[in-house]
Amino acid sequence: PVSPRLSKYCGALVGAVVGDCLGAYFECKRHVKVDELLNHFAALDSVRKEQQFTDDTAMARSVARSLVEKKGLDVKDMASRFVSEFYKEPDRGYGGSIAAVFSKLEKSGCSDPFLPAKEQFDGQGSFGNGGAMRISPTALYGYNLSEEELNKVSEDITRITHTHPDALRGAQLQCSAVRLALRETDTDHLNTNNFIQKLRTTMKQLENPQNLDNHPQPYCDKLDTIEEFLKRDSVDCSEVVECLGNDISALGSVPTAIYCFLRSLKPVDYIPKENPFERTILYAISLGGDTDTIATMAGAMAGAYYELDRVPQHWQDICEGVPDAVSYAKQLHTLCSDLMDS
Ligand code: R7I
Ligand code: MG
Ligand code: MG
Ligand code: MG
Repeated sequence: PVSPRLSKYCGALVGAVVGDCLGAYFECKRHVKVDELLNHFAALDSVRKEQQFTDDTAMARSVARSLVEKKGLDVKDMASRFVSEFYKEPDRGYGGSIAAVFSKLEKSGCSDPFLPAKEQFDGQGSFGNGGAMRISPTALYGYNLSEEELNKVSEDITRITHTHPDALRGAQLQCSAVRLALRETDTDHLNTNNFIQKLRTTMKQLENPQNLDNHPQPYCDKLDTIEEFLKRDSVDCSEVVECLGNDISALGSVPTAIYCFLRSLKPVDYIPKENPFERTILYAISLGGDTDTIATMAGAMAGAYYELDRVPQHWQDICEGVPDAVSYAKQLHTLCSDLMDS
């Protein structure tokens, strides 16, 4: 095992928070005009008002807190934190159907923490991105776990609210991508083919473990699309949205977030930003749709890769919950070191 870097841990959680807070303004605008986006961000420079986080961060905070306080995954504890956060602040912009899960968990005292989620959508479970949007702290906790162990933890955290395979695989993909970004030490050069290949190996194992012909493997297919897009000089936003998605489904947003991170390693002509972390957030928002969630997921990867220093200080000052994110990152870093020593 190798020692993770604290600045990368802080970057991941702070990156996720600022993506959520700054993406929230544009959530559900189907098209984001570039002028409007650039003007909005220019005006933010003189804004002092706090930019509030949404459900994405509210739930990620519970994931981080529970992992820290229980020194690992305690599903009932995490479920009851989700529930009490929801009832304390129900107006954080939660998904349209998830209140039913929280209500059943509350009434049953979380006696079977996986049951209410299984009953969603006539028993098929939600395919929303609510599992993936909150999973990033798990990558910090699981920095040195085996791939199988990490995938199991991600799956169990997601199953508290989402049981559809797309939601489970999406959270596992997001968690794996954040962990890969944390493990990258050269912030001047990332081998994107290598990055995608590692994710493909992980997802292949999850989607098609027996390597059957014609077996559906929707996330592997999306990774192929990402790889193809990255080879091209430019890809229109409309094509990115059409092929990768920008909606509240896990399959229609997690691969998009990965593409946003990888695409923004290089300049984007219509986003005049030198700082690649900033570019990642603006590029993610420019795609429209579920902007808080795509920006929070891409922000976690970019923050993990570029480290905390690249997250603009002003963004850190105006986004709600940044000091807490730093504190959780430090605690997860300590926990991870303690687990290594034991
Ligand atoms: O997945 P979830 O937590 O929502 C997260 C999104 C993020 O964008 C947040 O920022 C917040 O805005 O919400 O919440 P769910 O209610 O489980 O899923 C979200 C929506 O996806 C549902 O309200 C449905 O519209 C849709 N959906 C489905 N529709 C049909 N069949 C999810 N699963 C299904 C399904 O199986
Ligand atoms: Mg949200
Ligand atoms: Mg959202
Ligand atoms: Mg510094």
